[in-house]
Amino acid sequence: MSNLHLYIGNYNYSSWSMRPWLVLKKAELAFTEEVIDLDVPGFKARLLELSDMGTVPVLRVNGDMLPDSLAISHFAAKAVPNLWPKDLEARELCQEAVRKMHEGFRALRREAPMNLRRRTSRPVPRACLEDAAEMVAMWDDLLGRHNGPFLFDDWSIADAFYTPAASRFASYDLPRSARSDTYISELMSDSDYLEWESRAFIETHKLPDTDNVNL
Ligand SMILES: N[C@@H](CCC(=O)N[C@@H](CS)C(=O)NCC(=O)O)C(=O)O
Repeated sequence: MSNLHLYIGNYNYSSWSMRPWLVLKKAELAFTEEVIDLDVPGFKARLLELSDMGTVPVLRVNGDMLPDSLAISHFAAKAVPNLWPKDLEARELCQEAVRKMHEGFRALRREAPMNLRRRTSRPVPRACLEDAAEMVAMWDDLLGRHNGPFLFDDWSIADAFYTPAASRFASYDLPRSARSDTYISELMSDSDYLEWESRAFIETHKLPDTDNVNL
């Protein structure tokens, strides 16, 4: 049994950290965790001590460091294969949806940064709305092909990757279809998500640039 220790950023802000944290929870792999405050003096040097990527999340597996949310998710799925759909075609679609989140939707990520404590209706730039619309169309398509409540029926790594995005729809009041709204509610009422969110609500470290973008 591997000894697993997950280094993460702040609960309120670190979307990349939330993803593998949810995956490890759903995999029921025991792990300890350690928060590294983002954007404080010396934080980058601390991250570079952990891995050459200089980012969180990083999973320490026994003595080895494994950076990157997707790499950590693949690691978990090696131990617990049903984190991906069983059906081959569904698995490929699921991995493509995960890849899209890992590499794309950049305007949404930039203009509507994850901030679980935040609720605002301030207007967001058009590129951000276009990303949101593309995400909703993808969710609607996948939810329409399956029986829900998750993108591929049972919970999968894709749902971990889209949970931080779901929180952005709630934080920034982004437009969505009724079907996607139900999906967002499902992700945001998940017990593991709620455990993470409860820590965000009591966390004292604040990033004013993310908190104070207008109202
Ligand atoms: N591709 C990486 C991205 C990780 C990432 O950008 N993490 C942010 C925190 S949410 C970070 O460490 N930012 C610090 C920095 O870039 O200096 C992954 O999937 O893990």
